[in-house]
Amino acid sequence: MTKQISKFLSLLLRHQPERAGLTLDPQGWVPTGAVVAALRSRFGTFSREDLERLVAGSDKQRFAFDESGERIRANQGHSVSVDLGLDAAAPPTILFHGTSRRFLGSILEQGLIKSRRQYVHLSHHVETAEKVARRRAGETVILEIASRRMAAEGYVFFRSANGVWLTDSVPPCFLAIL
Ligand code: HQG
Repeated sequence: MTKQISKFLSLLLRHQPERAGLTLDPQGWVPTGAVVAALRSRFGTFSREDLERLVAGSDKQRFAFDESGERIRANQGHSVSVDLGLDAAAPPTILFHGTSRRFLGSILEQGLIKSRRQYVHLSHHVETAEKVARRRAGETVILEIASRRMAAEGYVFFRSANGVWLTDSVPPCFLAIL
Protein backbone atom coordinates (compact mmCIF):
# COMPACT_ATOMS: atom_id res chain seq x y z
CA MET A 1 0.00 0.00 0.00
CA THR A 2 2.82 2.41 0.86
CA LYS A 3 4.32 1.78 -2.56
CA GLN A 4 0.99 2.49 -4.21
CA ILE A 5 0.63 5.76 -2.27
CA SER A 6 4.24 6.72 -3.05
CA LYS A 7 3.65 6.11 -6.76
CA PHE A 8 0.50 8.22 -6.70
CA LEU A 9 2.38 10.98 -4.85
CA SER A 10 5.11 10.86 -7.53
CA LEU A 11 2.43 11.17 -10.19
CA LEU A 12 0.94 14.23 -8.47
CA LEU A 13 4.19 15.99 -7.60
CA ARG A 14 6.02 15.26 -10.87
CA HIS A 15 3.54 14.81 -13.66
CA GLN A 16 -0.17 15.37 -13.12
CA PRO A 17 -1.00 17.52 -10.07
CA GLU A 18 -4.34 18.34 -11.69
CA ARG A 19 -5.39 14.71 -11.12
CA ALA A 20 -6.08 15.72 -7.52
CA GLY A 21 -6.88 19.38 -8.13
CA LEU A 22 -3.36 20.43 -7.05
CA THR A 23 -1.09 23.05 -8.61
CA LEU A 24 2.70 23.09 -8.32
CA ASP A 25 4.24 26.49 -7.68
CA PRO A 26 7.13 27.50 -10.01
CA GLN A 27 9.60 25.67 -7.74
CA GLY A 28 7.47 22.54 -7.62
CA TRP A 29 6.05 23.03 -4.11
CA VAL A 30 2.50 22.18 -3.03
CA PRO A 31 0.93 22.97 0.37
CA THR A 32 1.35 19.91 2.61
CA GLY A 33 -2.26 20.11 3.81
CA ALA A 34 -3.58 19.94 0.25
CA VAL A 35 -1.46 16.85 -0.45
CA VAL A 36 -2.66 15.11 2.73
CA ALA A 37 -6.27 15.91 1.76
CA ALA A 38 -5.70 14.56 -1.77
CA LEU A 39 -4.17 11.31 -0.48
CA ARG A 40 -6.90 10.93 2.12
CA SER A 41 -9.64 11.30 -0.47
CA ARG A 42 -8.00 8.64 -2.63
CA PHE A 43 -6.80 6.13 -0.03
CA GLY A 44 -9.17 6.72 2.91
CA THR A 45 -7.57 7.44 6.27
CA PHE A 46 -4.31 9.27 5.68
CA SER A 47 -2.80 11.79 8.06
CA ARG A 48 0.00 14.29 8.02
CA GLU A 49 1.99 11.87 10.17
CA ASP A 50 1.46 9.18 7.52
CA LEU A 51 2.87 11.58 4.93
CA GLU A 52 5.87 12.38 7.13
CA ARG A 53 6.54 8.65 7.55
CA LEU A 54 6.23 8.09 3.80
CA VAL A 55 8.68 10.91 3.02
CA ALA A 56 11.19 9.77 5.65
CA GLY A 57 10.91 6.13 4.59
CA SER A 58 11.13 6.65 0.84
CA ASP A 59 14.01 4.41 -0.31
CA LYS A 60 15.19 7.00 -2.82
CA GLN A 61 14.23 10.07 -0.79
CA ARG A 62 11.93 11.07 -3.62
CA PHE A 63 10.16 13.86 -1.72
CA ALA A 64 11.15 16.76 0.52
CA PHE A 65 9.37 19.18 2.85
CA ASP A 66 10.44 22.79 2.94
CA GLU A 67 11.99 24.13 6.16
CA SER A 68 8.65 24.94 7.74
CA GLY A 69 7.09 21.65 6.69
CA GLU A 70 4.23 23.59 5.17
CA ARG A 71 5.10 22.60 1.59
CA ILE A 72 6.25 19.41 -0.12
CA ARG A 73 7.78 18.67 -3.52
CA ALA A 74 9.45 15.90 -5.51
CA ASN A 75 13.25 16.05 -5.49
CA GLN A 76 13.55 15.11 -9.18
CA GLY A 77 11.81 13.34 -12.03
CA HIS A 78 9.40 16.07 -13.13
CA SER A 79 7.76 16.26 -16.50
CA VAL A 80 5.93 19.43 -15.40
CA SER A 81 8.24 22.40 -15.86
CA VAL A 82 9.61 23.48 -12.46
CA ASP A 83 12.71 25.32 -11.29
CA LEU A 84 14.23 23.28 -8.47
CA GLY A 85 16.81 26.01 -7.88
CA LEU A 86 19.69 23.55 -8.11
CA ASP A 87 23.19 24.93 -8.52
CA ALA A 88 25.34 23.54 -11.31
CA ALA A 89 27.72 20.94 -9.87
CA ALA A 90 30.98 19.37 -11.04
CA PRO A 91 30.22 15.73 -11.87
CA PRO A 92 32.48 12.76 -11.13
CA THR A 93 34.61 11.45 -14.00
CA ILE A 94 32.06 8.82 -14.94
CA LEU A 95 28.32 8.56 -14.40
CA PHE A 96 26.05 5.64 -15.30
CA HIS A 97 22.70 5.20 -17.00
CA GLY A 98 20.76 1.95 -16.88
CA THR A 99 18.25 1.22 -19.57
CA SER A 100 16.68 -1.42 -21.75
CA ARG A 101 18.78 -3.05 -24.45
CA ARG A 102 16.01 -2.42 -26.95
CA PHE A 103 16.68 1.34 -26.70
CA LEU A 104 20.38 0.95 -27.39
CA GLY A 105 20.35 1.48 -31.17
CA SER A 106 18.40 4.68 -30.85
CA ILE A 107 20.51 5.91 -27.89
CA LEU A 108 23.80 5.30 -29.70
CA GLU A 109 22.42 7.22 -32.66
CA GLN A 110 20.71 10.16 -30.88
CA GLY A 111 22.41 10.13 -27.51
CA LEU A 112 20.42 10.18 -24.27
CA ILE A 113 17.43 12.46 -24.56
CA LYS A 114 15.10 13.52 -21.79
CA SER A 115 11.79 12.82 -23.61
CA ARG A 116 9.00 13.90 -21.28
CA ARG A 117 11.17 14.53 -18.21
CA GLN A 118 12.95 17.80 -17.52
CA TYR A 119 16.39 16.15 -17.50
CA VAL A 120 18.23 12.98 -18.41
CA HIS A 121 18.78 11.05 -15.14
CA LEU A 122 22.23 9.64 -14.38
CA SER A 123 23.56 7.64 -11.42
CA HIS A 124 26.79 7.97 -9.48
CA HIS A 125 26.87 4.25 -8.69
CA VAL A 126 26.56 1.43 -11.17
CA GLU A 127 24.32 -0.47 -8.72
CA THR A 128 21.79 2.36 -8.83
CA ALA A 129 21.87 2.38 -12.63
CA GLU A 130 21.23 -1.38 -12.56
CA LYS A 131 18.17 -0.82 -10.40
CA VAL A 132 16.89 1.89 -12.73
CA ALA A 133 17.40 -0.48 -15.68
CA ARG A 134 15.57 -3.35 -13.96
CA ARG A 135 12.38 -1.26 -13.88
CA ARG A 136 12.13 -2.11 -17.55
CA ALA A 137 11.17 -5.44 -19.07
CA GLY A 138 13.68 -7.53 -20.99
CA GLU A 139 17.44 -7.39 -21.24
CA THR A 140 19.13 -4.38 -19.69
CA VAL A 141 22.26 -2.44 -20.51
CA ILE A 142 24.42 -0.03 -18.52
CA LEU A 143 25.99 2.96 -20.22
CA GLU A 144 29.02 4.86 -18.99
CA ILE A 145 28.91 8.60 -19.47
CA ALA A 146 32.14 10.59 -19.73
CA SER A 147 30.63 13.26 -17.49
CA ARG A 148 33.85 15.04 -16.51
CA ARG A 149 34.74 15.42 -20.20
CA MET A 150 31.24 16.69 -20.92
CA ALA A 151 31.53 19.29 -18.15
CA ALA A 152 34.91 20.37 -19.52
CA GLU A 153 33.19 20.93 -22.85
CA GLY A 154 30.53 23.13 -21.29
CA TYR A 155 27.67 20.73 -20.54
CA VAL A 156 25.94 21.63 -17.29
CA PHE A 157 25.17 19.08 -14.55
CA PHE A 158 22.99 19.29 -11.46
CA ARG A 159 22.69 16.99 -8.48
CA SER A 160 19.20 16.66 -7.02
CA ALA A 161 18.58 16.74 -3.27
CA ASN A 162 18.40 12.93 -3.35
CA GLY A 163 21.66 12.47 -5.24
CA VAL A 164 20.46 11.90 -8.80
CA TRP A 165 22.65 13.55 -11.45
CA LEU A 166 20.72 15.56 -14.00
CA THR A 167 21.71 17.01 -17.35
CA ASP A 168 19.96 18.17 -20.47
CA SER A 169 21.22 15.55 -22.92
CA VAL A 170 24.18 13.25 -23.53
CA PRO A 171 25.47 13.13 -27.11
CA PRO A 172 26.62 9.71 -28.38
CA CYS A 173 30.32 10.68 -28.35
CA PHE A 174 30.27 10.69 -24.53
CA LEU A 175 28.66 7.24 -24.21
CA ALA A 176 30.20 3.81 -23.85
CA ILE A 177 28.60 0.45 -23.14
CA LEU A 178 29.80 -0.97 -19.84
C1 HQG B 1 15.48 6.08 -22.64
C2 HQG B 1 13.09 6.58 -11.65
C3 HQG B 1 15.56 5.71 -26.99
C4 HQG B 1 16.19 6.05 -21.31
C5 HQG B 1 14.46 6.01 -11.91
C6 HQG B 1 15.07 5.58 -20.41
C7 HQG B 1 15.28 7.22 -12.33
C8 HQG B 1 16.06 6.66 -24.97
C9 HQG B 1 13.82 6.14 -21.06
C10 HQG B 1 14.25 8.15 -12.90
C11 HQG B 1 16.84 7.65 -25.60
C12 HQG B 1 13.25 7.30 -20.30
C13 HQG B 1 14.41 8.32 -14.38
C14 HQG B 1 16.94 7.61 -27.00
C15 HQG B 1 16.93 7.99 -23.48
N1 HQG B 1 16.30 6.63 -27.66
N2 HQG B 1 15.41 5.69 -25.66
N3 HQG B 1 17.68 8.51 -27.69
N4 HQG B 1 17.36 8.46 -24.65
N5 HQG B 1 16.14 6.91 -23.66
O1 HQG B 1 11.70 6.89 -16.88
O2 HQG B 1 16.32 7.42 -16.56
O3 HQG B 1 11.72 5.56 -9.03
O4 HQG B 1 12.06 9.04 -18.20
O5 HQG B 1 17.28 5.18 -21.34
O6 HQG B 1 14.97 5.35 -10.79
O7 HQG B 1 14.70 5.44 -16.83
O8 HQG B 1 10.54 7.26 -10.37
O9 HQG B 1 14.02 7.85 -17.32
O10 HQG B 1 15.00 4.17 -20.37
O11 HQG B 1 15.97 7.84 -11.31
O12 HQG B 1 11.95 7.94 -8.43
O13 HQG B 1 14.22 6.61 -22.35
O14 HQG B 1 12.97 7.56 -12.63
O15 HQG B 1 12.99 7.15 -10.40
O16 HQG B 1 12.67 6.79 -19.13
O17 HQG B 1 14.40 7.05 -15.01
P1 HQG B 1 12.53 7.67 -17.84
P2 HQG B 1 14.95 6.86 -16.47
P3 HQG B 1 11.71 6.97 -9.49
